[in-house]
Amino acid sequence: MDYRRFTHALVRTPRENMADGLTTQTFGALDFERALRQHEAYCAALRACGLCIEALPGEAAYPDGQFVEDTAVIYQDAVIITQPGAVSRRGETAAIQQALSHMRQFVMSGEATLDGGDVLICAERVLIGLSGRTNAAGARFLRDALHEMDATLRIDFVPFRGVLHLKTGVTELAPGILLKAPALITDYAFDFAEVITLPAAESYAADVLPVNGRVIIPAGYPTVADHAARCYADVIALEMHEFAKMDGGLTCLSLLYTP
Ligand code: CIR
Repeated sequence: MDYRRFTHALVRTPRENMADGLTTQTFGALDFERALRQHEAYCAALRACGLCIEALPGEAAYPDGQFVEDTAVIYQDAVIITQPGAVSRRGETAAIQQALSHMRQFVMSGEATLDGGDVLICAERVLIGLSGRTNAAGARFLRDALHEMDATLRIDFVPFRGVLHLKTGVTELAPGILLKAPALITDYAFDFAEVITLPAAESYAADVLPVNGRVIIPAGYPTVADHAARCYADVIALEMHEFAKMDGGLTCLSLLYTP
């Protein structure tokens, strides 16, 4: 199974109170109408990549709910339902668990916490970031679930700081090529891949979304656009400003799967 090929994407429409979500940014007031348009463009880009979109409605109780990536990790035909690190986000998982009930499920509980944004599935291994949101028990739960599916899978834990989630700071542009933001601080070597460290001004664009032979990148980051064009004939650039105001990147807004 190709780890970057999918038929479906699960997304969640933002709610009017999206600005009440968690954020560390101070980019100014959120423009909700613009956020909705950016979300629609995101869904259109996923459709252009051949994906069928399943859009769940947002819930007012969960202003971060559109960042569905944090609520689950999908691997082959299974889904690990997480326990998000932020208490305010815990209830987001119920609707996701229901929407993915056709898949084999592992459900995290107890002391374990993990945000899907801390999980980077690469061609060669899986990295689980240990962050303010993902603790060691959460990482172990995910590792054990993945090993139940594939005992040979290499899984490394990556303690880091400087960015919210591991994928805020590093993603895999193409097999064996990582884009890394200079703000990501870790002792982990990433020596299994070519690492492209971005200029600080392009840190936000370290979070890119390759899918079905194309790549989606945030618009306005020339270095990332150049690297993407080197790897892909088809590059889709999207305006992401309103989500960036809430610490959200491209990968956060969808869960990709094949039912
Ligand atoms: C949060 O702080 O949880 C949300 N405002 C942003 C989550 C972004 N998710 C991600 O990077 N995977």
